[in-house]
Amino acid sequence: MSQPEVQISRLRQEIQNYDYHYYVMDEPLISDNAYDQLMQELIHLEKSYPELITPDSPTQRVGGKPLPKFNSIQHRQPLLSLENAFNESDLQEFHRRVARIAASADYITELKIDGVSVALVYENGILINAATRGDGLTGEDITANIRTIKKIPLRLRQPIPRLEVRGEVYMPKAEFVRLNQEKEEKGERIFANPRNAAAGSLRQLNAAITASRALSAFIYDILYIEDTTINTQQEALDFLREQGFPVNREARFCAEIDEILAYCHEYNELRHQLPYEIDGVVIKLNQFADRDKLGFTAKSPRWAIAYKFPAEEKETRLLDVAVNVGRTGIIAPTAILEPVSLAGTTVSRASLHNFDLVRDKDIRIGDIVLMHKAGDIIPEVIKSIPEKRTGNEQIIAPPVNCPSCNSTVIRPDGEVAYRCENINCPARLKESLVFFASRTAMDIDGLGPAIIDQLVEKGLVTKIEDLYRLTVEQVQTLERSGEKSAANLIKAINDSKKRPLSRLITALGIRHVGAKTARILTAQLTSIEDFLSVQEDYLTTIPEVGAKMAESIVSFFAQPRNHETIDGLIAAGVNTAEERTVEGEKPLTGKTLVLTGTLSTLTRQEAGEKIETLGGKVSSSVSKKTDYVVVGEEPGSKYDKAVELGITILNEKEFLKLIEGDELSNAGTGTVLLPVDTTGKRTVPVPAKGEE
Ligand code: 0OX
Repeated sequence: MSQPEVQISRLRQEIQNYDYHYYVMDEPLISDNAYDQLMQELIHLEKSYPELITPDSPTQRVGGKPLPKFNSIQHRQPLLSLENAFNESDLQEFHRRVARIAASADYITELKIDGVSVALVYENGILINAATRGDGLTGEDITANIRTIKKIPLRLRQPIPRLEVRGEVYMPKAEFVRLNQEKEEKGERIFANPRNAAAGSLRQLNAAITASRALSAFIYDILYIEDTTINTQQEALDFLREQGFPVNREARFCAEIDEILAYCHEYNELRHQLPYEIDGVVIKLNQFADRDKLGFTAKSPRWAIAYKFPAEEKETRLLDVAVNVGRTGIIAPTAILEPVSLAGTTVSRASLHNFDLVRDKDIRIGDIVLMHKAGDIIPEVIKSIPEKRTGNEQIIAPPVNCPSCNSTVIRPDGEVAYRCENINCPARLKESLVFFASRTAMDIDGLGPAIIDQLVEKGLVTKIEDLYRLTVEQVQTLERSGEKSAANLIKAINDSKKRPLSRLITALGIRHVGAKTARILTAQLTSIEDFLSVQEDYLTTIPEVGAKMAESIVSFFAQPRNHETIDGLIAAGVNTAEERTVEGEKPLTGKTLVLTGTLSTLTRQEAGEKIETLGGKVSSSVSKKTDYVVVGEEPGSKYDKAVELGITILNEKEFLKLIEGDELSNAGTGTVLLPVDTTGKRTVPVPAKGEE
């Protein structure tokens, strides 16, 4: 193999190993930053040697061109469906049937993930095909979409000649909430539940859309394997995990029917605490030899059954509908309900999302409505119950005027939302201020909705920048605000002036720009002036910034009203520049370090984070460009390579001195070869005063 081939192959192996520990074992070995750097290194190398790109490379997760349509794929093995059980007696009955035939009626119980069933095919350890279940015999080819799911390995840990597996692709509850929030902000139709959201995200002809949704997966079945004997479901799950598949950790061995019933009860309670939605439990006979004896009915195996949790739906009365104006002007109806206990909490409000939905569901004030929780989290009105009407119910119509500022409400083409377009609307201002002061944004302690309401209503704040002109005397005039609390609030507002630029960018509430994106942006655009002049072309060169985000940023900074806000904030003394790392200011700026072996006082992750905090970069491989190789217990071949290339080698003690800010010349007894700087002199980095 050529040098780049070796380097690329090593990097891929290393990334694959980190992925395995992160996604399968739930034990990250390195920091996100260190991982990103490895990925960037690989992307960079593959750019220089495109002929070396292979489909199993971790860089190849975002597909190419959108497809014209999905092809069908015939499954080699049919993907069976499950018979359902709805109560204990159905389960008892299932067990009796099994026990009559099986030699050992013991089971594996698994959570029934509420997602989309898929089949994956690997050849020589490489993912070659992925299909939806379809009708069980033929599905749709969704290979490009499946490749974007980071939890699904593109390459197995062993080059198994042929392996076909089955699993469930799902959308985590949190992602479902995020996605629907995003859709609502854009005035788009929302998904009814995480399963629909997962299905909708998988069935995208443009895999880039799938990639933008954080889908996940659990694999639970081997459909086909060559030359490997697997005798039980337990062995199958262990084997799948060893090969790098995400396998759910809640599966349990149950030898008795009582244990099965207990498992079902337990997870019916626990399900609200899981980060993904489940709709029941799958009970599977453990021994494959016994499965063969039981066989199948026309559609489903006789050796497995799905216990479906009772639906969590409750009736209550719709007392009123509040009409809320959001930060972006969207006017949304909220149901005010007679409190009802549902899926673990008491529910008294629920978003009705938009007025089309209210009309389509014929929901009226005073109605008895059926409630559930979408994605197990979001309280939602399923339907009204017209049979229970008294005749006094009131039809809910979309507002013609904004309930806050009275300006005419518009409904943009293609949107389901009604909007108030008045940027000075007090309701919009209040929401913007709440967001501006929130913890992830400017983090102004004590500035919550109650105070903001009063500030806006009294006319003390008419635009965001007014916050910084408030006085203690003014705040003191507010209800429940004494001299001390007023002084504290003014201090908190003043303190917020010093926040880093990334927080200010978050606080401005630019569409598609959350806290993480703001940090990515301010690593490149280090002053507000940079933002005011930035072009879309430049923004899209930043990893993680897509076309939509770029457009939204440029359009935000093009609006005169936003210029006024920024000018006002600058005039008030709010920090508008990211602290720049001056070259050489931090002790490890510009330095590349490689870690090998085990350190006794720090994990790899901690060591990596320290290096990055001090401005350095962690690399996975030793080259002439490496400045230091840090050697722990039982170092690998990186140590030999460092010696061969004459790179500075640090033992743990020396490394600690370096990161703790002592000069290396005071380091311990190990041999220290000093790195050569550009002038040819051997030097050591001297930490700046006051640095960590
Ligand atoms: C799930 C799930 C679905 C394989 C043998 C019969 C049905 N939704 O989580 N299906 C199966 O098993 C298949 N197991 C599961 N855990």
